[in-house]
Amino acid sequence: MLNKIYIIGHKSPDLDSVAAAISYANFKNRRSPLPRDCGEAEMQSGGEEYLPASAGAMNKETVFALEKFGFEAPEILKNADGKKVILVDHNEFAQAADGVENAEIIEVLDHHKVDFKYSEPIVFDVRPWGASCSIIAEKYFKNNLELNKNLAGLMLAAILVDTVITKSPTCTENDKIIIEKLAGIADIKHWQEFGMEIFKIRSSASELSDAEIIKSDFKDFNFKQGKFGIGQVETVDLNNFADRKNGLMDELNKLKNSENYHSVILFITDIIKEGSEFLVATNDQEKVEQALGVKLDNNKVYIKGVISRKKQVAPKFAGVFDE
Ligand SMILES: [Mn+2]
Repeated sequence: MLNKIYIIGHKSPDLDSVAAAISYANFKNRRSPLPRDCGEAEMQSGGEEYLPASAGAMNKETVFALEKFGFEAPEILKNADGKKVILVDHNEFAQAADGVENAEIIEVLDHHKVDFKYSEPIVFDVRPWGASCSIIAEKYFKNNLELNKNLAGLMLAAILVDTVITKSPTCTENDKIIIEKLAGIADIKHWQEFGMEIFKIRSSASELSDAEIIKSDFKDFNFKQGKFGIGQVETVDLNNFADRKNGLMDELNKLKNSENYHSVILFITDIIKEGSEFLVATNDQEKVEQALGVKLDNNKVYIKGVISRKKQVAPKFAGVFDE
């Protein structure tokens, strides 16, 4: 009997969490071959089969990248209850698939702040790098495991999104080296242009509803003073969103009230200008202004130089609301 182990990213899956599940499952299966590739003894003792999974539907650039590089969308695991899982690209239960409290967690591989508690010692690999796929790529290189062109392309796409084509303050020297290496293997010479191509798909919001825009890259944070939801959307031109802000504000308020959030924030990042427009639905405007360090004008404000939720936005809110 094969032991099924699901490798799964966070809710509202982004490209990095999906590509990490696929590439890490490939890595783990090749590092610990299935029993059919082994001798009699292993046959009887069973073996592990690592399966990529996702905690929700794919977003647009994920669909694009999977298609471009010839991968199927991973199975959506609606409930992790009773399953063996490896968490990739997240470690906070607030962001994990439903039922994770009752899952057997085998391992965590991530690049976000640590908010994790578990009753067993497990492999826990969290590095302050720009993407989960960078950590996984490094494992391939270190183990001299061959990476094929398509998997390298998929991982490259994920790293380019997570690091905003290396512009994000979360992007490290390691990520830059890995981007160059993966681009070489994937035979994508102009990776900056490839990155822009993905961001154009990611930010082509015209056919999405306001709720879909907010939820396309959205994370919950359980702070001491309440539940926060922070969504991010990138664009190559903020003007694309000019006539949608009122609709988005209404939707943020609706979401805040219906799901009992303290605050729901959407920030629209202009990756060319390298700044973000914040739209805020909150029970405490004054404290949000304190967190952001600026005054809101009609629940909105543009902040130059802020493009990373992980490094620049979530910590500001945690500093005020998780006290
Ligand atoms: Mn990531």
